[in-house]
Amino acid sequence: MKEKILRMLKETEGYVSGQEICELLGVSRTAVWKNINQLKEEGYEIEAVQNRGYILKQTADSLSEFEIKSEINGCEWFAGDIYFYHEIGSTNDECKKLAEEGAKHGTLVVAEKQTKGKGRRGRSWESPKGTGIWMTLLLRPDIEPYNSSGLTLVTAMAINKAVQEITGLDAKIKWPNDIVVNGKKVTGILTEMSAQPEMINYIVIGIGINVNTEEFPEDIAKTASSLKIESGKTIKRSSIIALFGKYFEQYYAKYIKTQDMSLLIDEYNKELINVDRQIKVLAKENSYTGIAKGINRHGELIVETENKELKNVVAGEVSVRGLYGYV
Ligand code: BT5
Repeated sequence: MKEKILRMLKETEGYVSGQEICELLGVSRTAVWKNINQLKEEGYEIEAVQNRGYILKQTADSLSEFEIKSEINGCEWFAGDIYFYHEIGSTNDECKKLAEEGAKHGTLVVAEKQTKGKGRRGRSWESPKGTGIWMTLLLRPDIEPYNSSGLTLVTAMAINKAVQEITGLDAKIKWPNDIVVNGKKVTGILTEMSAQPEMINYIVIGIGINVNTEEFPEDIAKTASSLKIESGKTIKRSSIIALFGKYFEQYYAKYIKTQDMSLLIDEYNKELINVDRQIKVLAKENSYTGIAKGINRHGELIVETENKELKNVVAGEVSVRGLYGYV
């Protein structure tokens, strides 16, 4: 009921009378009053004026299962189940555990703080309390395991679009797993899979978005930023999660149709910061520089080397000259 009352308050510009809430939800005045008080305790500033009703003054950037649910609109399966934690080691690890126990496609694990946030290849991810989105989405796609690598790219597209729309910032995708704003990393994605040779058991997509972070530890201060630092505004995390979910479902449906990026390639390349820029590919044996041309339908980055040879980069590190201040 709390969720429904919150939704009514959010959707109404002026006051909502207690009577209206009672009638619509079929509950007593006392029940409404109790729920309003609970909302206030969670940080929502709700004003009650005699003979007029209730008004939501300011929506707090509080995260909870029901705050996320109250923002989600028009999603079919995204966040069908939400597991919310105030503190956890890593949402990816927790999501894998839930997947092993049978959690369903679309399950979302969200934490206010991670104590062992993970990046790729054993690196760590700074996940301080209350300022970012640290979440993992569970997928059970019925596709061949080797066709799954593009899902990281699909995720980047959905985050990029949600961030652009909500903040107005010129966010861009850095292949394969970063979102950057003004040359700094605001998001990282970590995809992990459990599969058999012919079949995917599950995929977890971990997403870290620096939303209202105001400062970073010294070692990443030059390369990392947040949506608040770049836009000057406090951004509501639940809105980003909800809009991400909406776009993710749309892009995911297109991806699953062809099991590759065919239907998304043009839009992806428009949002890719690497295009026509000099990049360095840090491969295991040898590193080389070249000009990035965009992705192919498998999600590989096409790179034109100095002797005009075209190479498809599958995985590995790619740094863009000038970005993050290195190469
Ligand atoms: C990534 O790795 O960018 C993937 C990050 C995924 C984090 C999410 S949060 C929810 C879920 N649960 C997890 O445990 N993880 C996922 P990579 O490309 O390897 O980048 C890691 C590097 O980025 C680090 O070595 C730092 O240099 C830098 N870094 C660490 N924390 C950062 C932050 N909050 N913002 C920007 N850069 C950061």
